[in-house]
Amino acid sequence: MRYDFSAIEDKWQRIWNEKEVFRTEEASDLPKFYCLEMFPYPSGRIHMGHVRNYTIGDVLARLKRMKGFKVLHPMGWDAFGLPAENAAIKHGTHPAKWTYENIDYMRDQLKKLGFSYDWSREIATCDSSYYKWEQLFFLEMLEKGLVYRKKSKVNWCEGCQTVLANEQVIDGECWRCGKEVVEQEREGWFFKITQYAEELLSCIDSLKGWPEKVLTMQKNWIGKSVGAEIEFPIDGRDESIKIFTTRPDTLFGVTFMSISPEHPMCMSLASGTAEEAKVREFCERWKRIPKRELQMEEKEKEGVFTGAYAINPVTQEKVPIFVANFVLMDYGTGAVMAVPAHDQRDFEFAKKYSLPIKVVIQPEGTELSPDSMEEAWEGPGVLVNSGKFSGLKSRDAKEAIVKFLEKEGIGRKKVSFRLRDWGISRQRYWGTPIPVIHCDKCGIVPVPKEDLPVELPLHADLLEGGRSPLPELDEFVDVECPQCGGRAKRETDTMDTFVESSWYFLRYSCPHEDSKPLDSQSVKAWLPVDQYIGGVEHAILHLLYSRFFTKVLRDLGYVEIDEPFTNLLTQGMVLKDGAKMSKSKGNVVDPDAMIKAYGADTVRVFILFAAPPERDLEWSDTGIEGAHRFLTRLWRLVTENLDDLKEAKCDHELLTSASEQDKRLKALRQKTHQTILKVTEDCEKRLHFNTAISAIMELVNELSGVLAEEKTKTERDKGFWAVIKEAVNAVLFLLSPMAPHITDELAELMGEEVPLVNRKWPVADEEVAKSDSVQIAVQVNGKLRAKIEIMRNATEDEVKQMALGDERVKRHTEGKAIKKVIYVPGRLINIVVGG
Ligand code: ANZ
Ligand code: ZN
Repeated sequence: MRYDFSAIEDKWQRIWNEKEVFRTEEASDLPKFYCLEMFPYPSGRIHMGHVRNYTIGDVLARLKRMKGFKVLHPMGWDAFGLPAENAAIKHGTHPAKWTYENIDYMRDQLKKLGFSYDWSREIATCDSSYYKWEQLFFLEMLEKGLVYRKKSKVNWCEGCQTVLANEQVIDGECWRCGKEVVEQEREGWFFKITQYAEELLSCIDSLKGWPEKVLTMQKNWIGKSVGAEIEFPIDGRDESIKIFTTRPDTLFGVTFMSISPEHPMCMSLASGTAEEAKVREFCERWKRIPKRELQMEEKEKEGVFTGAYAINPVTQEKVPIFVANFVLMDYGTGAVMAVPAHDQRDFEFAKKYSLPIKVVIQPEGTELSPDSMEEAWEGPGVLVNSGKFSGLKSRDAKEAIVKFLEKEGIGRKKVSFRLRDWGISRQRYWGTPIPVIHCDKCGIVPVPKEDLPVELPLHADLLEGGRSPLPELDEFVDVECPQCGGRAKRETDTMDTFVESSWYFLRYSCPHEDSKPLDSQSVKAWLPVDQYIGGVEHAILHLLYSRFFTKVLRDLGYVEIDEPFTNLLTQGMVLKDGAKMSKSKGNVVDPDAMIKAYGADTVRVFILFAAPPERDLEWSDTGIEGAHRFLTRLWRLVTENLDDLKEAKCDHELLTSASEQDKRLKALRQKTHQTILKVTEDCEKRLHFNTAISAIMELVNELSGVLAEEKTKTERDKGFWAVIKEAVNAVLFLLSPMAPHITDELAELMGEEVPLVNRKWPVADEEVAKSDSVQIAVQVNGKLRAKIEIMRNATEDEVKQMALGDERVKRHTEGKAIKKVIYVPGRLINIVVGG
């Protein structure tokens, strides 16, 4: 019988589909397992990164079903976004058409891979049945003050007439049309994610099943700093400048101040001084530099004196105020008290402009002096030159000084976050319309909830250059004000597509609910996601936004959970020739072609076998051939012995007596049960499918070895075939999550009940798995000298003889008197010698 993988795969995909094998079991009271992979953008075709992501999830979903869980394993489409618009313009089609065609094509591709999705729960975020609820959330957030509108600086491309994300600005130019990108003030909508900053941070400690590096990235992104706000009066004026510092302990070491070129006081400070023109010139020039460049640490520090002075509120010293290019307006207060002795940026600035340096923190062990310092001392120490605070440790001084400032009313404890509110406005067509109306009389008026959805008009013609057609579409824009009935205009911005992906995992629990966004029973039954799997490129934005949305929806009463994803696996990239597979590099391996040439099972096994999931995986032609050879070998092994296998019974007595009579059979049984233990552990606990597969391969090797031995028909008795069948069954069951088609086919041929995904995962007999021999350590006078294999049931005397007879041990005992031998059964033996 030939391994006709394409016929086999077609057949099983059809059967699973007809029998609705993967339909989510809602009602049963089995424990639940929600397995989710990040849904794809319907770009046109599945790529190997998808295949890897979804194969990992599929193995886990299938395994959990076999382990007795009811499993939710859904799939859908992150279907709004810019590429659809660009492709539509390029090919003269409509984004909706392009998107839905891609979805149809890619769904087929996924089906060809045999993934165990419950397709009845499929979601496409560009369906109004989905985004309608997003619009409702927007309105409810608006009511709660979690959405607001403000002017902010954006990257504006004249060519494309839209705001660009930072990632779309390349060297100051538009990634698409190449025109210069300018900073522009624009009104837009924001989600108040900062209101949840503290909780988003503190809950990180509860995310025990997330990779450490993702947690660190999120922590840094949220960027909490505990410090103080301090007012510095301006010399000769009735005004003061407020600064934020994390080092109030260095207050006595301030020798100048730096404010951002965007600080509203720049010009008023300079006005009337000799520096006015220079300051104006500096601030103007600064405005033209793209922001991203400024945030780079290595950027040369630069500034100008404003002509004005501030007064240190504790020393009454007069210090010059500078405008400096490294002070950001949107962090803290946009103004900094500069302490060059203890802050590296201030140090460099002071050196460049010959400003004084004053040491106020002495580290233990060395004596800092301003003249000999080559860099700032940013570490802890004891306060010096700090009035009544001198002598305190810096840590204690922080508190003492803040207390003092609070008492004097010139400063207070303050927490700052780096996290900014989430700007969700896009001047794009292919997105969720923001459901508000602008009325000259009433201002911003929410669309009444009963009028939702605000449907995206599908008949709009796309405009050259990607400009949104919505503002010019009168039947969309011109509306009656819901409040006063007068003429009003509909909002034409659409939402960032990250909004859709921030709650799709909740909707999967009740995708057909059409009276409300979420059914609380379903959400309760399935959430949180037990295992989420996706690319590490989403470590910050998508995963942070999803956490934020979960908390918002909790506070709106839709869900009861605090966090959406209990366990997170970030899978590595798929590389070819050492580089990430990408169209631009021309190193793409097309999954379709691979499935055609080798079958889906081979592709799945290769991808799982080539690397542990969190590591990068190097595509290799020999690797995929190896995986194919393995499956072909398994195919032959079973089909060539089919009659005997079918007939054999894995009767307990038979198995035991057969392995008692034949050493080789005993070893095979042991291997079988060891493999069950190992594969279960590797797959379920560690998700290390590569080592699981190699254990299965070893078992197949062992099996082939036993079958290759020449034996007479009578030697191959019932007992023999029982042991063989036990091993073959283990292979099929253990391999079925990874290679579901071939294993169902072979199991069916053997007369097993199929599909295997509906069968119980094998349980190892630990007694059988136990090895007869153990390794123990041999010490001489407490020092490890050798490790020896002994039979588990060896007597103390036998062990002693073996240990003393070992060459490596003899070297240390020869010619010496053996005083004592201490034996810890199964662990170690210590030989005490003297003389
Ligand atoms: C005085 C000082 C002395 C500082 C010292 C540091 C060391 P993190 O930890 O990132 O929160 N800073 C405050 N606002 C700033 C802004 N808008 N742009 C640039 N820098 C700003 O950093 C807080 C520290 O960064 C603050 O503490 C302030 O410098 C500076 F020995 O104040 B420090
Ligand atoms: Zn009105």
